[in-house]
Amino acid sequence: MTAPTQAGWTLERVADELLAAEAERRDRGPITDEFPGLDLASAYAAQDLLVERKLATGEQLIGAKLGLTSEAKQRRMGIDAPLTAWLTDAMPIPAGEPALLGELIHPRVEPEIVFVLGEDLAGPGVTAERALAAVDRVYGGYEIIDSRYRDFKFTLPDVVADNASSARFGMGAVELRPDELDLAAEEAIVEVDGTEVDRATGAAVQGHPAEALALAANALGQRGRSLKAGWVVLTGGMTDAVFLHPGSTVTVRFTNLGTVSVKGV
Ligand code: 0L1
Ligand code: MG
Repeated sequence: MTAPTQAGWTLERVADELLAAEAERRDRGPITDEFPGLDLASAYAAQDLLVERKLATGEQLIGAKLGLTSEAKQRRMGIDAPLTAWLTDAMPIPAGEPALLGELIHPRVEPEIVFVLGEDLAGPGVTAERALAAVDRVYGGYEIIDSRYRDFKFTLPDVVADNASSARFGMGAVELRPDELDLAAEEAIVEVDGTEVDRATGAAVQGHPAEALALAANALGQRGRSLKAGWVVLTGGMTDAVFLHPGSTVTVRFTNLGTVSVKGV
């Protein structure tokens, strides 16, 4: 167990407070306002605890995600470092199914290039080339992020502890091998109710989504963790995220990876 820290804060309490906010669909202020001792290393330990608690309720670990990999996202958040987090089987939305807004706080949608791994990938020392060789299939997808912090206002340790705002994600029906497309040039056009609101290419994700995958493998390797064959990896939002309002549909049109849509109901 983690030793008690500032004003009764422990890493267990950080995980429990964020899980309660998620379960009760309520936002809260940044934990670092109350617990300035929450640094990046302890935030990742809290993130691991939070996910262990989800797994203890029967959820399965199915992959990992990167967050804040694009300049657009980093600029909006005022944070200049990417981060990693975990995906569980409670998060995927099957194709054509809506997002149930009653289960979420203030969801936002962002386009993602999604990998499914054919082999384990363990850092350190993973290059983008090695990372891409471990990818079995590529999909166009979206992520619904839903920070447990009010107005998406947080520091890097806050958002790391919050499993990088993870909530839901979806993948399109088109699947390609990584050598069947140019991932840096692959474009995603984001529409809300048929009107384009943003667009970006895969180059927005750390220069190339494979660089993001290598970054994840190396960052997890530093923490003694690795990516597993069969896992899904969300490589990071290509554009900034747009709010998903009741009755509204967000559609992402990829150049080669098809079209994915999600409606908020
Ligand atoms: O997937 C993401 O880029 C989310 C990272 C966390 C920051 C946010 O909530 O926008
Ligand atoms: Mg994302």
